[in-house]
Order: sequence, then structure tokens, then C-alpha cells
Amino acid sequence: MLDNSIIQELDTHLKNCKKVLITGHRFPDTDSVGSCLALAHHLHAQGKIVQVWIPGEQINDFHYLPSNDFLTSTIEPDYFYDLCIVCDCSALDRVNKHLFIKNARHPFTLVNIDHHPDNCAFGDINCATKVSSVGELLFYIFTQLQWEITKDIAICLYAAISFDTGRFAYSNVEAHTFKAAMTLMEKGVDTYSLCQAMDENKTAVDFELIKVAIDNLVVVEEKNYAYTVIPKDAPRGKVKVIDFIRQLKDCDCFIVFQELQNKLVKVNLRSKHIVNVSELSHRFDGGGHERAAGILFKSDLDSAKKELFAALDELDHEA
Ligand SMILES: [Mn+2]
Repeated sequence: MLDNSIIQELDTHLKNCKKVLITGHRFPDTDSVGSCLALAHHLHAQGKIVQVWIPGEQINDFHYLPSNDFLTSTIEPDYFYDLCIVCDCSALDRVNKHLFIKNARHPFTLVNIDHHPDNCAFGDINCATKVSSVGELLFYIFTQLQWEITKDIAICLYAAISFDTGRFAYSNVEAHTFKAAMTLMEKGVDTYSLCQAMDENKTAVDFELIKVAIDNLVVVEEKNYAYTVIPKDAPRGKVKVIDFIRQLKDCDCFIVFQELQNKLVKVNLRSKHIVNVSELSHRFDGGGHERAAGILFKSDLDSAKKELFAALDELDHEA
């Protein structure tokens, strides 16, 4: 999985640091935040000062993760950390407000822990490999270094893995993913309650949003894709629309265009077997995995749609 020398190097730096900043990507998800928190619990137990910084985002959405007050949306400018860990990011600019890290004047070691195939090794220490989730990767790091996996850490890692594998359903699941999940469950994770808190928690507004998504669903049968559009005045649900759309049968590629504001469109991409959505997203400075990726278009909805469909057509012709 990971080179042992890298894991040992990570261990040395974690042992020697005093003050740590941990962060993940913008539009945070449970893999990113769960991984950050698992590391925070470990480092705190080792006597380190730790903050998990998720700037400007809804950190309350992750209430089901034991956070021990590590989680913060703002960081003091004089929080001089000597170690910074970035989880679940292929590049540093995936972090919201990454300039706080990039332009920091004090010396620190930058650690990159990620599972994206396009990771650009931006850290001083790079723990990046292809595995279901950063949660699963951390499970191996914890195991190999014999770091104690407490119940709180197990909850964070299990939630991270469950999220990134669509509750152990996606193509990124391997036999070792289940083994990791089993070991974590044995540490006392109440997987049923956790699953309910993570997924079976939709509000009426979420369902109104799903209604908009279904109303706007377009199936382009001859091109093997389906998409929907969420305009900016749609109900502000938190539900992941793409997870519903992707359940449509006989389609390979799924797209959700979500208008965040004027000339800012977030696009979620999923595919089942054929389209490499990581490659597709790279054409627009996006990123992700072969079967799940995202793009942020700084243009209006119509242009975003046009550009993306043109690129999909091109891929189709290249194939
Ligand atoms: Mn991830």
C-alpha cells in the first residue's frame, strides 16, 4: 500500500511536532473531515496542540463525528503550527483559503495524505496511494505504526470509509476495505446508529431539493448520460443529489449542475464503467477519481452545460 519508509518518516515528524494544523478540501465531506478528526484525536492523545480547520463551511453537518472541539471554521492568524496535515486533497489549492498555508512565514512540515490518483505530491511528506478513502489509508497507517485506535478514532475512520464507498457499494471497495471496516466495528463503532446519523437524516427541504432535481432530470439515452440542474433559487437542502441520480439504470455517466451563485456552477460527476470522469474534470481544472469527480465552473449554467457536453462528445469520439 504505502512505502514503509514514508510511514516511518511520517511517524518521526508526528512524534516531534508540537502544534498541528489539520485540514481537508473545500466542500468538505465525511472522508475528509473524518480523517482529519481521526488524526486530531491521535495527536491530542500524544500531547500535541491540534486544530482541525475547515474554513467557512458548515462544520455542524459533521455532528456525528466525535470532534472534541478540535473542529473550527476560523483559525487565529498567530496559530503558528510546526506541522500541517492536508487530508483528501490532490493539490494544496483544493483547500479553501489555502493561501493561509501557502504563504505562511513560519517554518513547518507539510504532510499530504490522500487517495486521489492525480495527487501531485505537494507535501514535504507524501502519503498518497490509491485506496477507497483516506479513512482506509489512515487505518493502515494507524495499524502499521501501532497507534491506538480508540472508539472515537474508529468512528471517524469507519464513517470516512463508509462515505467514500457509498456504504461499501462502489467499485473502490476491495476485500481489505471490509477487513478494515470489520476491525473498526470491533473497536466499538455502532455502525447502525452511525449510518442513520450520516444518511437517514434527510429533512423536508432535502426532499424539496430532490424534487427539483427529479423535475429537471434529462436522460440523454443515445449518449449514455443523464444530468440535472439545480438553479440557485432551489431549496437549500444538504442532500447529495448525485447519489440519487446515479441510481438510474442503463446510463453510464451522471452529472449534477448546481448553480451556487451567478457565474459559479458546481458540477458533480459520476460514472459506472466507461467515462473516466477524473480525466474529464481535469479539462476544466477540476479533479477527483475515475468514477467520481467534480468541477467548479466560473461561468453561467448554460455555458457550463455547453462546455461539459462538448467535452463528453469529444471523449465519445476519442473512444
Ligand atoms: Mn476521499
